[in-house]
Amino acid sequence: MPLKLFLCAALLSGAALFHSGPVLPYKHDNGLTPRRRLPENMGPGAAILDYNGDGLMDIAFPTALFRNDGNLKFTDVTAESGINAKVFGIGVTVADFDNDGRPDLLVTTWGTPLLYRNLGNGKFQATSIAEPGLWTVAVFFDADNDGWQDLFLGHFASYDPATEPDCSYNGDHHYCHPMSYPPHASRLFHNNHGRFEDISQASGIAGHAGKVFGAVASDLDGDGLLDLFVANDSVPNFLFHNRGKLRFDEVALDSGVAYSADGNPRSGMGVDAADYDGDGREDLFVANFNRERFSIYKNLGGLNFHDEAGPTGIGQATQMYSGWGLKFFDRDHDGDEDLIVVNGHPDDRIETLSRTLTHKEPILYFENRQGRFIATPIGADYPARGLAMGDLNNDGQLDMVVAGNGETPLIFLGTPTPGNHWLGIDHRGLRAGALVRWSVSGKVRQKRINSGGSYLSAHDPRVVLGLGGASQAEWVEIAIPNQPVQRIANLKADRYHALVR
Ligand SMILES: [Ca+2]
Ligand SMILES: [Ca+2]
Ligand SMILES: [Ca+2]
Ligand SMILES: [Ca+2]
Repeated sequence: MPLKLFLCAALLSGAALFHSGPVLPYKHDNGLTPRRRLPENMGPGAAILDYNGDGLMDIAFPTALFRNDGNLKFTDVTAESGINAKVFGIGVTVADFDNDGRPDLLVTTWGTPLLYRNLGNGKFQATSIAEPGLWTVAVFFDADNDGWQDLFLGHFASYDPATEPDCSYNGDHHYCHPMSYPPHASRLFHNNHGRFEDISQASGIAGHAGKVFGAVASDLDGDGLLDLFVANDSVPNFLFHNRGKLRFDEVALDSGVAYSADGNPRSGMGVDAADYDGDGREDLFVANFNRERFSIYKNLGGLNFHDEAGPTGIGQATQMYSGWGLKFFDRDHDGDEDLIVVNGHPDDRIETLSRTLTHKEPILYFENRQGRFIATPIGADYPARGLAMGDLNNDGQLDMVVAGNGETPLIFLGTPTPGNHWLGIDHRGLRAGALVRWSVSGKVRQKRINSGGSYLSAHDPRVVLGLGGASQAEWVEIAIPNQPVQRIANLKADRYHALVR
């Protein structure tokens, strides 16, 4: 009885944090077969972007695009946009790779990854960017600070359906554990004024075969160069330290982010980077498989990290779940980074093998209370994969698009926190590597902009800053590599400010 009461209270408060939003006329096709092939349970990702520049955030999946027509009404524009609905899509990410001011798309597939150039008339033009494979995450980031966004293209294991191993139990096929497949190298492309040149070998990226699911670009040692943290499934994670001149050293083992505390590789899926404890250094988060606990790596400086899953409460709350999309964001606008993680067991037949695990799992919201995270479930259990956060109705409360494997996506709308104010920044320079500082009632906070993170997904490019009870920020500073710092004074709360240099 006490347990039941506790769960009811938790679900009620979850409902107050987010409301159910509109339902899109779209269902993910995972290509499900009785054989249960490896690529079927991976996708899809989701992206929030304003592809037509009307100030309303649109929603993309690897094989579909929905235009936001205002008032939370969305129209399926897949066919007219040129997005290919026929490919075996896995992930979708966003970047203006040609610097024409229009956000472009990159779709990863079981097949050929597709770069979609945004032509500005509602249409996209597709080109293939690598040979066919099992491509998962793509992260755009400016590795050499030349103003053009380079591209990390992550590959999962080597996979050939003709040699798919048979993982049958009690007469049923199940998805095989990723340990059944050999690792495969990923790619790095240098963006030379809008043309991508393969620098996988010279950069050092190709020398490390993995099974890549999540990746985030962030300046982890504060030297002005973006590093790349990559989560692998069933093999050690990678931390590619940017040494300059487009060369990377893999330092995950020395940095403490390769293995679990007892020295085992985990099943890394979704990731994010953020400064959750406000010490000025970017920390890392990795969602893992059930019974592995998720990792929250506190950045100790000097590229040394320590997993704080125990003291933060993250370990206990995630013990029984398999996590995918995730994002740090300041939900309640009090100035600290809260967290959302979406979950789901990868085996849709797990309930025939386990009495304790379920295919559908809860979405977990974590409230940051001085570095401890308090979990609240959101909505009903769901087989989640991708997560894109953004503001679909421009009210300053971040909304979420959750993409489920073989499912219709879920949309949740953020609700205001009484008494707290926010300030939105819309600025083309808010790319990975930028640093935003803001002063409220004499207290200065800061937030580094990262690229990638979550799982196979991309978030709203705008930044929403929490002001607490204040009705304006005394100033906001935007620092972009190789450019003078821009400071804007007296910005009013509860609205977006379109800033230009
Ligand atoms: Ca739009
Ligand atoms: Ca563009
Ligand atoms: Ca907060
Ligand atoms: Ca909103």
